[in-house]
Formats: sequence, structure tokens, C-alpha cells
Amino acid sequence: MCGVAFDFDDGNIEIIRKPGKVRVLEGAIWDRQDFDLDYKHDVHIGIAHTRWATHGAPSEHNSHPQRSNDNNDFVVVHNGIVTNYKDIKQFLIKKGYTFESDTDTEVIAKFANHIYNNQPNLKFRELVEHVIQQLEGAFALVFKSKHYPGQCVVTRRGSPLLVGIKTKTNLISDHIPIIYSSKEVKKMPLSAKNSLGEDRWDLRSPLSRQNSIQITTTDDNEDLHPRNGLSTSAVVGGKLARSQSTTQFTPLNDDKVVEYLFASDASAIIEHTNRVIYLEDDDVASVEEGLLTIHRLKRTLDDSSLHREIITLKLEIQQIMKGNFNSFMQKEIFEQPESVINTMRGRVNFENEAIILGGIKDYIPEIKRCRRLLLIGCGTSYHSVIATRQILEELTELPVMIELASDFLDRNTPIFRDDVCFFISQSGETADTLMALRYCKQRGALIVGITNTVGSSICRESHCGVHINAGPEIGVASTKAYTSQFISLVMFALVMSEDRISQQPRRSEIIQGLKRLPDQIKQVLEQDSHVLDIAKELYQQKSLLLMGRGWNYATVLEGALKIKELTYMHSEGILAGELKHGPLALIDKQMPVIMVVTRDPVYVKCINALQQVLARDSRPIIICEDTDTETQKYAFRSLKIPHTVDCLQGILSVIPLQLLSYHIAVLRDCNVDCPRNLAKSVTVE
Ligand code: UD2
Ligand code: MG
Repeated sequence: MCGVAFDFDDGNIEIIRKPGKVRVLEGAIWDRQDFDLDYKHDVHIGIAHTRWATHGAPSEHNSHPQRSNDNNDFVVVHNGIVTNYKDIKQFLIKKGYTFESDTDTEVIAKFANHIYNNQPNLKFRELVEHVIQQLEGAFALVFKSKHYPGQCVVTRRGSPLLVGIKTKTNLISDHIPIIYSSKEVKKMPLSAKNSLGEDRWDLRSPLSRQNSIQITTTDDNEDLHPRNGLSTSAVVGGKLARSQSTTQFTPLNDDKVVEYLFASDASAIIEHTNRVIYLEDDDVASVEEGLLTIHRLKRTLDDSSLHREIITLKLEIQQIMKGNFNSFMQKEIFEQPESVINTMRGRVNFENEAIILGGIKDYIPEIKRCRRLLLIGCGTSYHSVIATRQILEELTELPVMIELASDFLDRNTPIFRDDVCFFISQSGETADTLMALRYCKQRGALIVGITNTVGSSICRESHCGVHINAGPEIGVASTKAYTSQFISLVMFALVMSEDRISQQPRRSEIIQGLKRLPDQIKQVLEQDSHVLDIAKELYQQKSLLLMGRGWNYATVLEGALKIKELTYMHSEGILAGELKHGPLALIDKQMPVIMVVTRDPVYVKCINALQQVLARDSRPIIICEDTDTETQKYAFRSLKIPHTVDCLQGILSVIPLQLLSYHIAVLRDCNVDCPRNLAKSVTVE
């Protein structure tokens, strides 16, 4: 989905949007006869957006820029998610506003308009400050308004945003001071009326006075933010105004044309300029009369720097798209501390330990009455259901069947009206899974989707579902989608057990475990160089066996799949309990074995299997808990992971295997992002 908004020569703002690819949008722009693309503006502001659908189906109305009204008084593009948009929407609906999209972003544009109607004297930047005081969640925003011609205001919180500066000449300064407002903009409760019956937004407070601070200190060097391919951008171009204050920089000579480019990611602007400023949370940057200023509402204790540095990027586009990573897969593995947060964002409340899955909330009573749960997927998605089956059984107290979609169809499995069937697919287009979905739907079962792609076939054809919100996954081998599917299913189990008093301690333990996960994932990722060392010892092998049981069985299956698909090496995930029934015959001194042993109820059984392997002279690589020195003694090499709640341990134990498969693939010279014979979304049977 994509769209642009730009200044029309009559002073209005024109918006063109398309649900499809950028190419389609470009075609639509050229096709328009009613405006002159060669018209020369002194100052021009255009804003544009491309994104994955996250709110509602892909359509023109759900594309950005979103607007305040038919006149396009305020237009905005947004990356991120506003978690309290429903409250704001409710407030605005009471005020008589009507909505045309399913997005969270539309409330931002409408809210800006609402504030403007009450306080037309505010500066554009101040108005935006009022808006963001009400927003919860994550955002990078670019605003443009008919009421503030030639101006553009941008801001961020939690989502990346940078300013590119393009001039023909050198800049005098290599930083921009931050201007702190002395006046606080207070967050108001979102009730339509206060006790006097007046509009609470009718603040009519005097304009906030500027307090500019111009002491400079050294700033922390900002690293490039690896991002997920979304891009928001705005281009502001124009002549620099004569009045120059010390808070702005100016090009050195007469050629005073400067262009500002706001974007979520350097890859969006690198072809125009390599000079950028990375904005920080709650920075509000605005361009007015060709001058860029950066404001913050108030100075807090953590505001160590008084300016934002202008950085010169030295990277190629490809490199920037992948951040500092060599491939998308590697980038996606390292994104997991953030992607798991995105999966939980707005859903898990760690304070009161409540979970809300908005997409299935209304169906929970029906699901609770079902006679069994079926979870159906292929490949990695199937492994996510193996990983969570036990916690689902424990917390739902329902029979849980798990199925590979193709096999499920082959068997013509009986399905009943009181079955609840889950379909798990990253792309939402997996052909086998989709056909299994249709098969179950025909038989009257309730259909629940777990997908990463809004508007996908599975999403559309399911009765309800959960978007895992892991962000686009480009590498063919799934990594962050797996951990996010895993968490989504755990969240579902938690929702199902919400009112069982006996399960409260268990739920509480899991929710606290979820809270620690992002940091623990970071700790596992820190082992990367150690994993590389192990990969160097393994990459010339023909075969690799992985063993585990209980909570870690899914991990060894998923690890083996990653190794197969990326390195073309034979690899097998073996249930440690099955060892004596065949696989033990494979074990000797030469056969590389990886075992996952964590301290959970099957620990002793795992140690047992380990002993049998050791008795055949094997030199196992063991993935175990960092504090478990006992098990480490048996290991030829060990990969240490932090301890977490049993049902979440698989999220931490799979990551070393993702890294291992990645490194082995690189060492074997395989194309990591596009393994041979495989496609990202398998849309054929
Ligand atoms: C919604 C918004 C989210 C955020 C949040 C705030 C969307 C897509 N999501 O998230 O961005 O604003 O509300 O509370 O607008 N669905 C299916 N099949 C699937 C997956 C989802 O039918 O495979 C349906 C689901 O039943 C729901 C809708 O799609 O009606 C959105 O699902 P979600 O998981 O994104 O919902 P939620 O409430 O977490
Ligand atoms: Mg649906």
C-alpha cells in the first residue's frame, strides 16, 4: 500500500493512494491530467508512505497519507501503532467526526484538526505537540496542513525517524541545537466534556514560550537502526529565508536552496543525501520558511545532549536496507528482541497481568465451549504449534490436535461444528494451510488465523485471528515469525485461562517470563561469535543430528529445518525419547550431535539420553542454561542460554540454532536469503 500528498498549485493538498505497489501509484500520478507536474513552487512539501497493511485490509482508504476531512486540511503518514486509538476515535466520534478508514492513523489527522478548530492560533509544531501528548504506542509521524503552507512537522516515539539534509554547499554547523519549551503541554483525560460542560480541548493557554539552549556537548554516536523495510518519507524543499537565527545552520554561499528529507530509514533518502540527523523519542522537528528546528517539550534528566548531530553516512543502499547485517535473515534474527515486543504490544499488560487479543476477544466464549482445538500449519509454522501444544493443553484443558496441513488433507480428517481450528502461516497464503482452512470452514468449524500479513487470504477467510505483528520477513527461512507465532499462541493460552483461579500463579509466572524475554533474547544474541566458532567446526560435515524432548522438541525440529533449508546439509531433529528406537544406531565419534537440555520436568530424561550418546564416544554440543554447570561438564562445546519459564524456554533455545544455521550457510557459500528450490510464501500445493 502506498500514497502521496503534495501541494496543488491552488493551495490545496492533493492525495493519491493505491493499495498496490509503488509502481501502480506512479502510474496513477502520471495518468492524472488535472495538474501540472512542471509547476514551480518556491517551497514545496510532499509526504509519502509505503507500508504493509497493519490496519484493515489493503485498500485506498487504509493507505497513508491519512487525512482529517474531505478538504485534506491535515494529512499525516505514520509508522508504528497507536494502541489507544480506539479511545481517541470514540472521543472524536462524540464530537461529530466521521471516519473513512480502519486505521489507527486517521485519528491522528482528525485529532490535529480538532485541536486546530479549538486553537487556531497555535503554531503547527505546538499543535503537533498537543496531538502526541494523547498518543500511546509507537509512532513516527509526518504532518502537513493546508493551514500551515510551506511547513512540515515530524515527530517520533518508539519508531525510527531521521532527517536528511540536502544542499549544494557545505553546512556551517555539524549539529542542530534542541529547543526546549518552558511550558508543559499537559495530557488531558479524553472525556468529551469537563465538569463545566466545556470542551477540554479548548485549552486557550498562552503559546508556549521558547527557551533556547545553545550549549553544545558531544552526543552519543547513533548507530544505524536496522529497520523492517517500511518507509515514511517527506521531502521539503525551498529557499532558505533571510532571517537566520543561530539555532539554524545555513549553507555557506548564495546558493541557498536546501531540501529536508524526513524518513524512517536511511535507505529511503540515501540517493539524495548522506547527511542525516537521527531524531530521538519525543523530538519534534519542524520546517518553517526553509528553516529546520528541533524541539522538545521539556528537558528531562535523561536528556544528556543539547543538540542533534548531523551524521554523514558512508553506506551503500543495499547495506542500509539490511542495516549493518549481511543478509535479511541475519537482520531478522537480530530483530527478535523488538519483534517479540511488537507481538505483545497493546496486548499484554504486565502490571495487572491481563492479556487482550483484540482479534479474537469476542470469540473467546465460543472457543471455550468447543470440544477440541486443532492447530494446523506447515514447516516452521507447524513447529510453533508443536512448541506450544503442551501449554495449550495445560491452560485450556482441552484436547489439542496438531496437524501438518498436507497430511491433514490427505487423511480427510473428520471435523465437526464444535471444533475450533487454528491456521498458522507467516504469509497467510500458504496453499496447503489455506485449503485445510476451507475444508474445516465447510464443515462448520470456527476458523482462527495466526498470520503476519494483514489482508492475506488466511486472514480474510478466517472468522477471527491474531496478527503476530512481527513486521515484514524477507529472508525465506522464517526466524522472527517463528518466535512471534510462538508468543501469539502462548498469549492465546493465557487468555483462555484468565478466569481459572487455580491457574493464576502459573499465568503470572508466564506473563513475567514474557516480560523478561526481549532482554534474554539479547543475551542469547550476544553469543553470536561463539556460535560462529562452532559453525566453523561443523560446516564441512555431511550430517547434523539435533536432540531434545518435552518443551525443547520443537526447537530441535525447527533447528534441523533451518539447517537443511539454508545449508543443504542433512539434518534431523530427533525426539530424545526415541533414541533407543533407532537413531542411536547413527551415533559414533564422527557424528555431530547437538542436544538441548534445560532444567524442566524432563531434565533427568534428557541427561539420560545424553549419557547414552556419550557412551558411544559422541562429542555433543549442548544448548543449556548458563547456570547449569553440571550439564556443561558433559559438553564438548556448550551454548548457554538464560533460564526462563519452561513453556517459553523454546524461544530462547531456538535462537542459537537460527544463528548456527545462518553461519554454516555463509561458510558453505549458500545464498542465505534465497535458498535453492524454496520460495518465501508457498502458494502452490
Ligand atoms: C488491532 C489493530 C492493531 C491495533 C490494535 C489496537 C488491525 C489489523 N490491527 O489489533 O493495529 O490498532 O487493534 O487495539 O487493524 N484476523 C483474522 N484472521 C487472522 C488475523 C486477524 O480474521 O488471521 C482479524 C481479527 O479477528 C481482527 C482483525 O483481523 O478482526 C485484526 O486482528 P489483530 O490481531 O491485528 O487485532 P488487534 O486487536 O490485536
Ligand atoms: Mg478474518
